[in-house]
Amino acid sequence: MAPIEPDPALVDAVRSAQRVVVFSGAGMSAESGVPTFRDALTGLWERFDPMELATPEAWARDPALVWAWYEWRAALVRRVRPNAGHVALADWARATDLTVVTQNVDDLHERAGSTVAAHLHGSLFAPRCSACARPAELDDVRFAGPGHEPAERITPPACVACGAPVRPGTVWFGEDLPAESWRVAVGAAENCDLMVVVGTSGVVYPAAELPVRAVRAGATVVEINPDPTDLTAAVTHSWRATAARALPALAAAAGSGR
Ligand code: BV8
Ligand code: ZN
Repeated sequence: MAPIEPDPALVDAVRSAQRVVVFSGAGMSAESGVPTFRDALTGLWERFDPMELATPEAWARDPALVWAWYEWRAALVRRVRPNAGHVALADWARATDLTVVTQNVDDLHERAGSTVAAHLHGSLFAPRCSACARPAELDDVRFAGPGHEPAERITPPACVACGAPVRPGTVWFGEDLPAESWRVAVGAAENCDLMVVVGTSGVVYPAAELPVRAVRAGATVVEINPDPTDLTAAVTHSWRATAARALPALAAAAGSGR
């Protein structure tokens, strides 16, 4: 596919940016084959609603179901690869002060070479004890290979320190965001001169406040999304494009493309 060109005004903003923040959502990983949060879930999970499963109530009611869902998602992420958008951000960060703040719970930014300053909603790969919060050292071998039969229920492992069930390391609806991650994200949003918002529907709070905080602080904010979103009215530029096509073009415009 022919490369796509950013709008000249956007090229100027990218060229002159000294401090860039990238704020990513599930659409960032879509072209890697990870279903977005609001995509219909597939196969075994299609009759479940993520908004329902990603809650403390679902965990209290049926930990084995919730644990199996996260194991399925973690195994899926282990089987896919970062896309050209993830790689472009890692390239861009080599030439510019660029901070990645993500709502995503996958590790594709890291696997492409980015340092993630804040995982606002936690990570699939940081399970911890539901009682004493001790990080669980689960080996990845549990994400068995292609033959891994997705199971609808898997009893969560027990914490080696206190025996309580290990829980997923993600932030559920109704739970506070990790304080340090939120502090870092707000600081970055309020001190950047360019924010690139990529692959988020902008419906989950408080994360969705970040682009508005950047606009208020005087930054140029560009949204990259094939569809308009709740953030479109608030941003400086809204580019109807996908992450894997638009980010390499922005990184190239910043003069650091491969
Ligand atoms: C909080 C981890 C304080 C889990 C996630 C009632 C009670 C309690 C709280 C609330 C309440 N009512 C409202 C709230 C606040 C609530 C909230 O915002 N609810 C929304 C739904 C209204 N927020 C919270 O609860 C937060 N905590 O407020 O704490 C508090 C405490 C106690 C009581 C009250 C308040 C915690 C929110 C964190 C939830 N956890 N994830 C897990 O993953 O299992 S959020 C979840 O949604 C994902 O992490 C995801 O990142 C996030 C946002 O979704 P998106 O990333 O935007 O993904 P989505 O699918 O929506 O959109 C994808 C976009 O990509 C689309 O626009 C699409 O067009 C685009 N796209 C598609 N393909 C591409 C693409 N773009 C580019 N390229 C492509 N190829
Ligand atoms: Zn414990």
